[in-house]
Amino acid sequence: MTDPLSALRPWEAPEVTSRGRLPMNAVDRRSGALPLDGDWRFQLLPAPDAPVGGAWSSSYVPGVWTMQSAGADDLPQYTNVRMPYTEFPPQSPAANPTGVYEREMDVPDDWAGRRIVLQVGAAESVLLVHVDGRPVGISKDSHLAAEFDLTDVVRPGERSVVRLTVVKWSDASHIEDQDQWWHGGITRSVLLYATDPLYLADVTVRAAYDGDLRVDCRVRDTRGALPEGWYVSGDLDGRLLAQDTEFDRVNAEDDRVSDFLGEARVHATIPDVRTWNAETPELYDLTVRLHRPDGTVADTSRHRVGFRDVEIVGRDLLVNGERVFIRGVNRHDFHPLTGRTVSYNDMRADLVLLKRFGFNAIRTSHYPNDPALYDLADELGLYVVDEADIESHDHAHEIADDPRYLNAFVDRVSRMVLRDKNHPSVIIWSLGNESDYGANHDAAAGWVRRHDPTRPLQYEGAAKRGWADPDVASDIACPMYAPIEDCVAHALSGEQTKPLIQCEYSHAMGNSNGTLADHWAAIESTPGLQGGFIWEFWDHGILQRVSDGRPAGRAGAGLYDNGVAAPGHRWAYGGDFGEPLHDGAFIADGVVFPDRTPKPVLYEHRELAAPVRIRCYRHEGIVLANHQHFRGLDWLAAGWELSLADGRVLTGPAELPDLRPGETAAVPLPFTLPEDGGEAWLTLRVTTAEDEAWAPRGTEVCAPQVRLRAAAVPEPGPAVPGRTVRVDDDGLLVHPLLTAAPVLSLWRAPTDNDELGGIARRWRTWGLDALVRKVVSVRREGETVTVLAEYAGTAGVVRHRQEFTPVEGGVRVAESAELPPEFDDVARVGSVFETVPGLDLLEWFGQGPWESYPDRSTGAPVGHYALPVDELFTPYLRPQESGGRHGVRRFTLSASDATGIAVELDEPRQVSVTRYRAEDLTAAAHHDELVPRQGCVVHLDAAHRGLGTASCGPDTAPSYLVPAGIHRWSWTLRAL
Ligand code: IPT
Repeated sequence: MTDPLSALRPWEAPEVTSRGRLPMNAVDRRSGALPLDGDWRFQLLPAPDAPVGGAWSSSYVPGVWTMQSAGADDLPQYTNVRMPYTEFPPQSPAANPTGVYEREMDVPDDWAGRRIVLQVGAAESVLLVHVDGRPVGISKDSHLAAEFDLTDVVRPGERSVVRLTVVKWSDASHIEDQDQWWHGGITRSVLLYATDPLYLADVTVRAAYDGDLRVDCRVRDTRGALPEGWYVSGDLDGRLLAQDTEFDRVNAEDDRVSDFLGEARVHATIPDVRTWNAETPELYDLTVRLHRPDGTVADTSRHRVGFRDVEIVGRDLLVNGERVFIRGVNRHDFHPLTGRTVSYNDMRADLVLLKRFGFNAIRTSHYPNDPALYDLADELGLYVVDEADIESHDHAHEIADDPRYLNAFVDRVSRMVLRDKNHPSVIIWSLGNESDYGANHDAAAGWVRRHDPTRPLQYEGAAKRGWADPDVASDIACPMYAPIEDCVAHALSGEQTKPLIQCEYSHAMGNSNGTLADHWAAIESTPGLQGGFIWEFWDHGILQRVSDGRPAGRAGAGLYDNGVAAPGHRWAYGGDFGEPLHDGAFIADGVVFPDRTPKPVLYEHRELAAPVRIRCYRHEGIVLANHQHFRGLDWLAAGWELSLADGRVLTGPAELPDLRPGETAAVPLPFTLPEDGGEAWLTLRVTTAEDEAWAPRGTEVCAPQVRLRAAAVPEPGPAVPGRTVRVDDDGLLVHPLLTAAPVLSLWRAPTDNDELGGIARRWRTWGLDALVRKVVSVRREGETVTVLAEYAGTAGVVRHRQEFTPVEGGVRVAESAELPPEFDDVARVGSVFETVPGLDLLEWFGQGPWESYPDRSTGAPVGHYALPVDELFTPYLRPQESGGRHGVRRFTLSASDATGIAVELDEPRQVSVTRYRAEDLTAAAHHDELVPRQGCVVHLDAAHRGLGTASCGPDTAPSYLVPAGIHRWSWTLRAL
């Protein structure tokens, strides 16, 4: 006999969004439930209509089979826009992996007489539920829970067999075409719970900034009409809420209100309410109780309540009346061992990290995230743009107006709103991502606007006729990857009608996020601009065993450290599982490595988001500003640090003035600046004064810096008479500590931005990756040797001149390079040389301590730093230029016996010291293929191109380009 659920062929029926599924609601049933997580019997069928009957293996729930050995040959596949198959919506491919999960469940005998519900946290992409062989229901919508009433299916005190059949490809896959790995399985917990037959069907909390609290309850009874005399009570932090009798009276008089759906309201006005915002996320505990007519409690629902308002006034988005900046990031539910399943602790760690690096907002790209994420955002203080699970990217235009998908659009948006409506952190609803714009969006928008008028709605695709389009689907102009100039021009145009908050900007692929500071300079100085969400939080590298190419899965726990996979493992990206169709390393575009190790860009972000800023004030002091929206400075402590060029670092405690948000104060320097010592920099190290929920006391929050005294122009020092510098027949410097003499370098291992932005292609066309050096002349004049050389590319020749002069303790190298007009945008102009092995410690005076580049250097204060050479390099998943330090004035490279070299630069320059030549990095596809060299590869750049974000979005600004023409630089090399 055919199974009635399969007979519907729901995997190719977009009209069927569910069957037998209970309505979504905001009542949390996790406590007191019977968890069904663990190992389930598992079979992977080749297609949903293939017979079950093979051998059972086992699979861990929650989990995707694509990451587990039970998944055998069905491994993760990464495509961005493209669907991984050619079938047109709503069709699916014939080869359609289908997982059958089965297990026993013992229904507690004290559940007799109760309503029993099965909850499947999330399954992708179609879920079919059977219990004891009986069909129960169907659900789609891969990132929201599905609930099924089993009261009439199971028997308390007895054992039942639950079977969850999960079909990987379906009509729904065409609207779940997000830029991420494709998986199949059950990604969130499964549980069974029981309620009284009289139960809370939903609770809606409205808690306003003025302390007004309204709690609306929907009540049902499985036995039919509600019993006469039921009622609801509530308390907030122990304070009893009042029944809204007026609400009851109106309902009683309204004969459209039936006896089958109970509605009740409790309310209160809280005096001196502690309001919620991302800086001070004050929460209250609300308990709602449903009472039987005799007063006993039938059902309870607990909520954490935050009092706050969100509104748009003119072109400003206001939280509690304040125009807040949105310092956001896009976040997927991702884990390198599970693929998609994330634990509470994982999510907490994500959010704690975001808070520590100055973020105040998350866009749940591109689907509702795990429910615990919202609890954590409420608690830790992050604004959330909650996004529905709709991305039809590859077939966007067809689907947006396809009435067969209408139901799915409304279903997905409404279910998200119903689940998440009580979270103060959720300040904006999003209709989804990259799905063109059609009537299906407007239908969903209409539903939200009626159901929840308390929050704005956004949808990037709605702006078909520009950002001021009065479409119904977006209250916010939320473009992606818009150039800064376009945003500013829009804000100044007089045409702007909506707040401009980019839903995605500053693409974090590889060594990236150039010009982030320029974005923020524009945002903070232009009314109408309010921020944006960096793309994205995670590098979605999956931990992979190199031996058999399979995901390491949960067995890989601990097999990574500091962003690097353990030997025998690597971070897999698109194509690494043998997928014929894939989009490569485009999946690795986050601000953290797959193990959540921060990338250097996070320090840049932290400084751009600094709550405390300083600037110089007429040499006598500094002006200090509070850049928060709601908080004073009393939660912060500070210490000052004065770095002098001569190597001295003076420190002391600093008193932070009592400033309200937006206020500034002039404060005298807490020390006397020494007359000598050269260039002088004041850094304010700002830390948490007490424990915060997201940071223990003493955690550094920001380190704003000002220069108190400029550097004197360096004196090269006189030539040492009678000495010469050794240069070989090829005009190459001979030096006992160098294994490769300094030569000209115009090439860097292309970053992802260089590659995908087409920049590296031009460099290769010009032959910059393989310049041929030819010495033209070697001349001696007095003590100085001058070497002229030519570096020939395919499109031009660069003339390079080096003058070597012996100075006290070493050699001064003065260089120039003349780039022909053809080479009008190169990676770098500078010198590269290599040292003998053993010089393993870099100490420098310049920007640091982390990696920085010309257009990403705001967060790297000038100071004296020391790091082992092996720790300088940033292991971006696809090897590329990395490890650079900006604004380096001088450095030493030394061995443990303190021998080594010292280099002094004529002015602050970009320097990198790594174990890799640019060509080593260029040739490798994964980090584990790199073989570190024994010595150091040292680059000193007269100019280094900015990083930009051209892998998806604007390139760097013109001021960060390295142009054609003459470049000059000089440096001194001494032995230690
Ligand atoms: C945009 C997507 O919304 C996002 O999911 C991701 O793919 C990002 O780009 C790039 O990594 S869409 C892109 C076509 C602009």
